[in-house]
Amino acid sequence: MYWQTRFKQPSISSSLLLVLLHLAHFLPISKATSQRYSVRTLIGVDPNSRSHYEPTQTETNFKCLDGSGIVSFDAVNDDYCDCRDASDEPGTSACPHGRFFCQNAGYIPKTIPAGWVNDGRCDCCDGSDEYNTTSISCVDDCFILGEHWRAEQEKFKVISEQGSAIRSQYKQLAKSKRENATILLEQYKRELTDRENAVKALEQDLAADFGPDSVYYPLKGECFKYTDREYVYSLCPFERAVQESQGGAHTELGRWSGWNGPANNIYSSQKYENGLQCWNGPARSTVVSVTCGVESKLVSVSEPSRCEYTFDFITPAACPDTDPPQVDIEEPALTEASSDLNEEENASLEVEEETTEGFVDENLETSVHDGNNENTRHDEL
Ligand code: MAN
Repeated sequence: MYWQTRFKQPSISSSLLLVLLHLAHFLPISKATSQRYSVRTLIGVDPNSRSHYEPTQTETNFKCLDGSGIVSFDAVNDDYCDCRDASDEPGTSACPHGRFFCQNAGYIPKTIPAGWVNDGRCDCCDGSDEYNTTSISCVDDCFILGEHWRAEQEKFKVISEQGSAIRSQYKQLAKSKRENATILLEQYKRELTDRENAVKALEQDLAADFGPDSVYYPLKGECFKYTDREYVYSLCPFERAVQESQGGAHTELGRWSGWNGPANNIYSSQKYENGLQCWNGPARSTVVSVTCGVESKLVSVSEPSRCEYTFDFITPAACPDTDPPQVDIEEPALTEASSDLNEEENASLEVEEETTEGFVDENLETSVHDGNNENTRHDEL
């Protein structure tokens, strides 16, 4: 076998036997088959694998732990590498990949590369790796190291207990923080959606045609009612026209589709289309005639042809524009004397801005005006 020839090392010197005898007192032998075998075979063996290294009445050969071969127990730790996994030489450096187990009684056991065994350096705190070195004498300082280690462990235990108690508090805090975060997240998401919708609505408003000087814009968000013998009609300018029966049935008479007056008076009429499909007929639609009045009011409703409705709506927005044309005048440069006054003006402007914001918000809501009743209601359609 190649690893036998390749890793053949000089045989163990006679002083090894003396060391082995010395080791014997802390490596108890379970079977009385051969003390010489047991002591030597157990050098460098991890206690968890110990049973594999003890000859019994029925088993007098050592089986390589990887199953790569079977050798006599004499061949274990004989400084000659027989097993591919180096398991026959845990206590010598005969195999290049062997591992040596340091007992390190009083401290922490460890394994070191078997190549470090008897190399003249103390690698195990109990000195067991240098059992056959004459050039160096290793001091067993495992107990001192262990003392230090145990003291550290003790300190860590105290810290650990205190820390664990605080950790429990962290856990509780984390739980309630997560709950709060979840609630806030949901709330912010809702607010974000509301804001996004508001942004869209405002963008649409600013891009919409509300007539000259946007004079019809104040009507957006308002609804005007007219009641006849059978129905209550509603006109929500720039949104929809609706018919409600006395029994509460709600029929859509069209959605805002645009201004449709003649070319020379386009803002005199509005069109609402694609309302509820008429039975055996077209989708309901409404034309709103818009004329000048001192108030905004739905004054009459008719259905000249089935499912085609005509609303008469009066509003000051349709009255002639008598304002003098607005001219942008450049502001004069401020003198020091006028700057105090300017601060006051700014202050009053801020107040106005707040009021305007209030107006915009209100304007997003829908107000209802009853054409047959002078009272104005604010409710949802
Ligand atoms: C409902 C109302 C009427 C309409 C008929 C058409 O009764 O909407 O205005 O004329 O349906 O079937």
